[in-house]
Amino acid sequence: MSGIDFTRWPEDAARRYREAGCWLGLPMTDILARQCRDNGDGIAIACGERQVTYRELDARSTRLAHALALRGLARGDTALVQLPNVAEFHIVFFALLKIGVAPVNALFSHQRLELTAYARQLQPRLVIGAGVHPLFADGAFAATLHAEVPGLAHVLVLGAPAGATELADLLMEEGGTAVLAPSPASEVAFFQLSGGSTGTPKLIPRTHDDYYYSVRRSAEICRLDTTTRFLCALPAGHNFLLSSPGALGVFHAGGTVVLAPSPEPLGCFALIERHGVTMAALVPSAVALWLQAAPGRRAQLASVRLLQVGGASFAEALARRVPEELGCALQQVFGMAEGLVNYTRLDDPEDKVYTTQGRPMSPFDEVRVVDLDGQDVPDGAEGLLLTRGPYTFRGYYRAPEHNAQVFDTEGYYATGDLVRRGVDGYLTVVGRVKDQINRGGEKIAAEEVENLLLRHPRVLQAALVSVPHPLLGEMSCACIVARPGGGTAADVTDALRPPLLRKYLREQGVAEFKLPDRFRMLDTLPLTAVGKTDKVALRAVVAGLETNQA
Ligand code: J2J
Repeated sequence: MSGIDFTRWPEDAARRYREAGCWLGLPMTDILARQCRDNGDGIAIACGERQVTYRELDARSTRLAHALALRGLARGDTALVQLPNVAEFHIVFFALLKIGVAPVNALFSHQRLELTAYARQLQPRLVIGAGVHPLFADGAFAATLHAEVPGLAHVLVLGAPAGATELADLLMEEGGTAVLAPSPASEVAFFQLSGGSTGTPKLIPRTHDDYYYSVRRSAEICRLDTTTRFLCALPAGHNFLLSSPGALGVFHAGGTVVLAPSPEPLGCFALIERHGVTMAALVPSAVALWLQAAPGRRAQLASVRLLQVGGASFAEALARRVPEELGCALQQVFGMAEGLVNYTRLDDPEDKVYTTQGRPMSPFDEVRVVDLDGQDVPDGAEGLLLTRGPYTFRGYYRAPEHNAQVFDTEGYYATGDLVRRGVDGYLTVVGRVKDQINRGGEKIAAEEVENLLLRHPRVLQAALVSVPHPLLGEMSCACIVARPGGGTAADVTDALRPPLLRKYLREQGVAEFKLPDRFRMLDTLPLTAVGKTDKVALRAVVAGLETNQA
């Protein structure tokens, strides 16, 4: 057994998923083993000037797996990984799977606070970072991690500074002979990151069985094959880019993943032209930038057949422009790292593709749309989205209290999304009830930022809310009530100037995308009947202030 504890599916559900062929009892390393056998010379990854064949991806991940096994890493261990969009991301991912070490892939934008929070929860034996990230540019952060995580045995850095262990050296190491064994398919393969709505970021255990199913089903729906050339221009570890169908879907089908450092259009267009990219996955804000950049550059995009858009609400007006202005079909994807993924299908009528976020990928996905009392609402009416199914998790890692809040007794997970479901089962996302800001697809848990602001000596109360943004969809606004005393009112205001607050938050080590875009000083925060901050009212107050300013 892997030894990583997680909430399992009830036995009857597990049996059903096995009997239906959703869960194959195979580890995800099977993806690579099959390609290696059938398609060894196929290009798995294009990364800058490098091309990695399936055989090389397999060989390199095996070599690294051996090197790690030699250093004592073993099944049941966990790892914290933070790499940019480079081939090593996928090499490391498979290497860890091959020895049953379950990684969490932090976003490259994450900083000290996020990585430390993940490390505290996971207690990893291994940390892998990149020297191009400020946290791993010297040994200071690694030293603090060692202090936080007593069992941390190895920190490996790609492009290591002097004194640190170079990941590339282990990738070259020859001579491992041990038999490699992934964790059993029904056990935790790795952890996904939750977008979060609470003070501490949560981890989502994903098993081989459940994740491999979501990958196969996604690849089928998106009709991937060996001719697929997929542009990965969002963080490679994000659920969308890993599994919907993402890189794993592409590997499963024997196609090529073309890695891009960011969705910035000109760089992406050049990669598309150079590699004959057939498919890309973007968040809506990136599509807007592509639409702006496309006039006069359409020829560069000629090979693209499908653009997937997901992660945040995609305005219908923008969606309608995609085929005409980018010259490819559109697929809307509404997914979550916790599980459930919805797709519009490639043969859906146009209106459905423009106006809905698709329907669940699996016939075994169970979806309920309910009112605040938990009663099912009729089709077409707005309600809270609950779901359970063969690839939707049953509990955050070591978070029993939070789990008690978001799962009902039947194992349905409350997604926090507000949707409408049509008679045909297609979902339209209309809002959310979770306390989260979706900043162009990047999720910010309001409570996490509020807690940081509350540590500031001059802050009495803090609340983070969303405000509309023309490109990002939403941006964040921190509403602050100052702590009186300690100087004149002018002193207090001076200490709480936005640049100073941002500097303060940066010093706390939080990711840049979580820094509030706006700050508003208020005398009081509106409260609900039970005395909590009334965010609906607060959003209205902030919107009023925005309008007054405009
Ligand atoms: C509106 N809101 C959306 C959409 C996600 C595929 C695609 C996206 C994600 C993802 C993913 C949305 N329209 N099309 O994991 O596999 C919001 C919802 C949802 C939350 C999940 C995948 N697509 N959202 O975005 O875990 O609020 O996953 O609950 O990052 O993003 O965020 P995340």
